[in-house]
Amino acid sequence: MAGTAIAARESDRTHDLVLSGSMNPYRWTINGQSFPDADPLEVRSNERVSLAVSNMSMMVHPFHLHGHTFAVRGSGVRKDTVLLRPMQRLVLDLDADNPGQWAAHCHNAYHAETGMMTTLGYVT
Ligand SMILES: [Cu+2]
Repeated sequence: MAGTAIAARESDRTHDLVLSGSMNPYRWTINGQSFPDADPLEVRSNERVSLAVSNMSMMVHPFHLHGHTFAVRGSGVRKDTVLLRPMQRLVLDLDADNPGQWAAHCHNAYHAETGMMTTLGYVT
């Protein structure tokens, strides 16, 4: 584990993400927004970024981030997808070391396609 663990470091920036949705209309959201009408999660190069993800729905969501790996706080496990059970909250720590505009979304295609997606967007 030690060789793959993310280095201990204080967060420069934390984004809170609330996963939610409704069945009627069938629509899934991050922070109340459905992609593509979603504000990017802004980061700057070389920041330590924390994503505090809360699943406020009664469905399981495999949260997936492109372009980076993250450590699940408390476990140190390095992943690019993590399962959030209903009402579960996890803090994901990552290093912003891959500039671009990266999708962050639920890996259930029928959730992502109906809105549960946003962008991790580097700003200068
Ligand atoms: Cu989902």
